[in-house]
Amino acid sequence: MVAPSSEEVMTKPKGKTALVMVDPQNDFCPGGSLAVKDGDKVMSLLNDLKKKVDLVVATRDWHPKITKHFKEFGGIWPPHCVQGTRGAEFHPDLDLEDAVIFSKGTDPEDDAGYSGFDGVSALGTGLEEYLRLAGVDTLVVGGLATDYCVKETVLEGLKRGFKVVVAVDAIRAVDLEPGNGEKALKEMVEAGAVLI
Ligand code: VGL
Ligand code: ZN
Repeated sequence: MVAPSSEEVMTKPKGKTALVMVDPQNDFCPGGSLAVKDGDKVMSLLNDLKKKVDLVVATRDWHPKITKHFKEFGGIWPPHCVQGTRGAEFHPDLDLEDAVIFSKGTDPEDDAGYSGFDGVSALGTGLEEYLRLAGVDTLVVGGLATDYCVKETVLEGLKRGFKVVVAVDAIRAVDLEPGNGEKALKEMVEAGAVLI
């Protein structure tokens, strides 16, 4: 790699930092259909993190009623985060002010959409496109769940060249098998994520 010239170093604007709040939705919290233990506890931490970043995005799992993501139609999950239901709403403790929302998991034919980078805004903008246009180069990631959507969002962010910081206190795991959350965290670190 060629070293940047001093002029480039002096004038290159420093990238912005975005908080990515992954799927902080009712169905992933106690009482929800795919409840994550203490999932609701991440909300106040996410609210605090908002104050430390330049911009905020939230992703949401946003499934149709019939999708290959759900057990009944060939997937592994109970129905959750079905579009328009209370379970799909963001948790009431979450402060969504100024957050741009990206919806994912909307394709009935596809058991995908674990990564927030599959998310699309109401205007049809993809998450990466939005972040790039906003001049973001660093992501702070928190939310639910550590071993699925948080992990995929972190790995995908690193792959796409963002610096990625995981807010470890602001994530919780599904832990279908005990230890999955820890394993996921290790994978994220090995891929280059930084923990705070
Ligand atoms: C998620 C399982 C199924 C998540 C979404 O948001 O982590 N997990 N769908
Ligand atoms: Zn889902």
